Amino acid sequence: MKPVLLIAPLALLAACSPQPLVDPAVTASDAWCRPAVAGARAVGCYVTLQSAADDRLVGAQSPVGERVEIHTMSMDGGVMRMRQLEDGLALPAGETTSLKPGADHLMLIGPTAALEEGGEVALTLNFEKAPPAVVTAQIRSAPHGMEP
Ligand SMILES: [Cu+2]
Repeated sequence: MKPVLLIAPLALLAACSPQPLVDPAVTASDAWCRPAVAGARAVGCYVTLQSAADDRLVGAQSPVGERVEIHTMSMDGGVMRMRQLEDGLALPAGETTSLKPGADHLMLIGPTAALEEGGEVALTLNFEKAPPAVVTAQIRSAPHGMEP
């Protein structure tokens, strides 16, 4: 009888829960930020995200910036422009989403100090479902031809 008793409560739990069986969790890797001189208005930061479940990157913070915005780049009359993604960025389950130069990126607004190559920037990423991810971004220059 024991196996039956064990299975019944689990089955009930699954039937009552609208949640998917995958725990919302986002893995963040390869985080980096561009260098910035003291008094720079903004600097780009990049990270690779992979989510187990459908989720959204909805915000970010850093102790060395006034605020962090989520931006995207798009062509507008032959000119590359960036704009803020007010609703964040979709992270489809199982897919790798790369925030990179020339594409979606994080914009650290108002760096509070110079960001020197070789240093590090702490970033906290907030998601709709998954718990926040704290990452350490390396400060390094972008490869040539990948501005901004
Ligand atoms: Cu930007």
